[in-house]
Amino acid sequence: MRRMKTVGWCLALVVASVAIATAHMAVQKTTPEADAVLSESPQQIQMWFTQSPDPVISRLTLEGAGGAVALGDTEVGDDRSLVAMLPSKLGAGAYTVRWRTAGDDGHTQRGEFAFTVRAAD
Ligand SMILES: [Cu+2]
Repeated sequence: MRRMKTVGWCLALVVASVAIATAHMAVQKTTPEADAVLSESPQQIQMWFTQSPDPVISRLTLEGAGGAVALGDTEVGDDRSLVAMLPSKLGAGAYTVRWRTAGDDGHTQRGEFAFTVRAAD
């Protein structure tokens, strides 16, 4: 119950005060970059955060036009990153990475970003 309440408060704070700086964990960068158009399949998906991701709750998933795409296990790097290998090459098309993690304050955060693999010339 206590955890539920804390998460609720966290969400309320984010919604109510976007302009107020918090100690909330944030995404620093990703590879592929958000909205990137790639000429070939990436070998892995990696995201860097402003705090160390909690390995228990952190998860990266990938979706393409045909549905979920297999990804290796989500690993936590020592550089505050999450990384998941792509076991096979992605075909041309649009993909969405969905992520879930938590930082120092333990509050679960989720988001997504997209990238495109261009058809070979
Ligand atoms: Cu928080």
